Amino acid sequence: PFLLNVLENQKFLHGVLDTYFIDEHPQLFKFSTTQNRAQKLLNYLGEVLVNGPQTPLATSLKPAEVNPHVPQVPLVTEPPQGLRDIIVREGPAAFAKEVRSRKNLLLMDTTFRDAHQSLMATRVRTHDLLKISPYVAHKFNNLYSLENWGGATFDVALRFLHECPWERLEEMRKRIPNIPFQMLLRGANAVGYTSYPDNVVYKFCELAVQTGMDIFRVFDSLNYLPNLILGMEAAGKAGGVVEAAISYTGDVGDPKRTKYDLKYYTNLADELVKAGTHVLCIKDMAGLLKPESAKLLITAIRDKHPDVPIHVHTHDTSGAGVASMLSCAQAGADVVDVAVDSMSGMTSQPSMGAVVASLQGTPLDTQLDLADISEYSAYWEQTRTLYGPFECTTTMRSGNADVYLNEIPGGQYTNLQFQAFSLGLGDMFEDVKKAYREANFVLGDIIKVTPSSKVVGDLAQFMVQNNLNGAQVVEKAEELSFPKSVIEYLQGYIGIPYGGFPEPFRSRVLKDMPRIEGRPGAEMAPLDFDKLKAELSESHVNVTERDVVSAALYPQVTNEFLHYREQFGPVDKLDTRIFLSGPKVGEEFEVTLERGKTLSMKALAMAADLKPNGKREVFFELNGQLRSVHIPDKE
Ligand code: 3PY
Ligand code: ZN
Repeated sequence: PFLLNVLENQKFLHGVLDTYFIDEHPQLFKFSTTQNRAQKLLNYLGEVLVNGPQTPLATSLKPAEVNPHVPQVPLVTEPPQGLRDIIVREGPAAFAKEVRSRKNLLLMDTTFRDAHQSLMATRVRTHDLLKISPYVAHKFNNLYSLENWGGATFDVALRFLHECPWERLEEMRKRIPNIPFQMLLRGANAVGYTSYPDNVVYKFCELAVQTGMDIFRVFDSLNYLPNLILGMEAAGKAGGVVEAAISYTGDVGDPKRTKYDLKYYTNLADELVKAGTHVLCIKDMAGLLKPESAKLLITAIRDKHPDVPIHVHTHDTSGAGVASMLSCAQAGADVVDVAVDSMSGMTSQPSMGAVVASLQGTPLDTQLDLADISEYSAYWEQTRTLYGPFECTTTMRSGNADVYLNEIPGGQYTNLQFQAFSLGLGDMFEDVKKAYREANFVLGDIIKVTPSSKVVGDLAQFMVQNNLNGAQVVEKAEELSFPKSVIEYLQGYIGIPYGGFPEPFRSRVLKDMPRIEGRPGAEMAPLDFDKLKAELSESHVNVTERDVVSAALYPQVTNEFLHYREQFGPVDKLDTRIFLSGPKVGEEFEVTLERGKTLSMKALAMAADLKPNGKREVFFELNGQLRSVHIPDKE
């Protein structure tokens, strides 16, 4: 394959060149792309072998040496029809009508997104998602949707997995044509942690629909209506199904928690229905919705909006998730969220198998098959062990009903716990949880979900580090140097909390700092996409529209991702264990670059001596031929 390479051309090698040489022999500069990609992957593997894991591993647990069994489906037959066919054929409104008309309970499966975001630091790779995708298409065609994109997956894919989130979406779509895909859109924050110019959110949604997305769950971290509506409009204009979400906090069944009462939620539901949402979501990101409160809430919304489908999201942090979802279904919810059994429970979603089994033979019967669920679960049970280095279960052993006190969202709960334990401060987690509760009240008893949850978490950690309680924080606010996220929240950078900002705390912290009075994005100039593309093209070749939109959201991360891909090639094609910790010496393995293009690789040896230039030579066999790479040893 390298025969056409300029380095092997006699005329070139002997220096008999005229100025037209390059123009006349363009083919000499075309390396075979397969060879090129293979060489880059060898560089990557050499890097891992010489310098260790290229994505920081969070714990000392190693990826297991398993090759997960993939249950097979007949690839020649098309998967059976699913609800996506209605979206494609008749559009979002017809889809919503169909969902509402179903008598049985529908499920969204979060295994591809929130489950691993909450249990394994969002690290599940495209490779493992794609392997099980045909099975999902064939056996789970009755799902309302598969949640497989958005939230933290976008950032983590680019930043830690060195893979393109758009390509992930596109490839899943090829394998799953029938089930609606669902993503989590943080309203005006898109899939980031901050406000963006409006045209960035619009462009992002447009490209998401073009790449295969169907349903947009749109939320705002303060339930701030202007931010929510911006996200809804962007998703709707792109042609997506709009699923506006009310983020849930407090307890509607507790007469003492008066700030977020039934009236608050039904009013917000009215606004979202008025704004044209196709589906209404209750997003219980911390898992605070107890079964009896669920009944109150769903009944109240159902009574006011008999024609709008209701979809409920929760986390099983306390252990009451299954009971709550059953209660929602009985009170009139159309759809609830579950994760496959082996990826469920604790800070993830409640178990699919448990919900399905509980409703069998009742009018709400989901019609899903427990044997299929069991095979699907077995795949993830094995696959999960590949991600040992990111397992929350290294430190977390059970659910914990103290979430009703601290109200920490599922994903953040695991993070905070993990941080405390990895510092060797198990006690600190108890302190942080207590401080989190107090910090919430200092900030005005706010809705807590990305990014407002980070504000509360940062303040809580600040309080623990400085040994301050809530009253002291308010008292000494003028003298303290608060975390940046806290200051920006008080300035209005993420929107306006229900009931307004806490006073006198806000004035004491901000003094004469500037404040944003309305929707933060409304004050931002539109992003110039052409200019951004030109800038990216200065340091990268073949910059695509996808790269430009990624860079609009995550400039630095995208720039690094593009460099990484240019240097190391399609690392997303490697098996997860090999990607994370490299092959063992002598181990043979295969890498499928695309259908019909499989490389056979073997790591042979690593030179004991360093070269004078500080590089170490690593030897491989690639499709039976000896190859070596020279890797700068960073030791
Ligand atoms: C996210 O924003 O990523 C969430 O999962 C919020 O619940
Ligand atoms: Zn969630």
